[in-house]
Amino acid sequence: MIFVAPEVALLRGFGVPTGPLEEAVDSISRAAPFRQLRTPGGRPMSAQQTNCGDCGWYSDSAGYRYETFDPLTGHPWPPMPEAFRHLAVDAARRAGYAHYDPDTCLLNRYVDGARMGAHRDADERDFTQPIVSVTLGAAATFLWYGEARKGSPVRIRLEPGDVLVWGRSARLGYHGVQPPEGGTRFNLTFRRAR
Ligand SMILES: O=C(O)CCC(=O)C(=O)O
Ligand SMILES: [Mn+2]
Repeated sequence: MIFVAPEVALLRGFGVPTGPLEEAVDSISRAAPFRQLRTPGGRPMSAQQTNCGDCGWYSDSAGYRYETFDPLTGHPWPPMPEAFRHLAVDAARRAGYAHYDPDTCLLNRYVDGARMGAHRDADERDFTQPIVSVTLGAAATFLWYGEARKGSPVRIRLEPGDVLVWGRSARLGYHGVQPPEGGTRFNLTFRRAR
């Protein structure tokens, strides 16, 4: 494990082999399809998203929030696969968080130049627990800005199976990601939301 910025841990290859994780993404997206959400201002996001766990991150004209039921299907989000939970809890432990208990995993799918601009994950009730972020599929460059959205970010090239963990003083840090380097990239973002 190395720290790429204060309280931002990179665990290279921690999710390898990625096959079982990718199969789980497939099965989640059959029950809760990837879809393009809109920002509260009405702009479509470039990544496609779905969720698993007790609640799921959602956005539309009503704002950013967590939903217990998938608004697209009316059903609860698919349960978090044991392999997901295990990976996230293990990665957090390695990074110094002994009691991580994520209740949701946001799945992002990036195709055709999709990216995510600088933002911070701030829709959760509990900022004492870290974010665990896993790359699957194609590689991409992750951008860590830290406390402010401006300036030149730390650039981290993430390959499939790489895991980032950020928390404590970095929990509300600004970050973004560039488009995948050819092909489709998936990202799993684990959080304690409620
Ligand atoms: O895809 C990534 O690496 C980042 C995703 C992210 O920051 C988010 O979903 O909030
Ligand atoms: Mn984020």
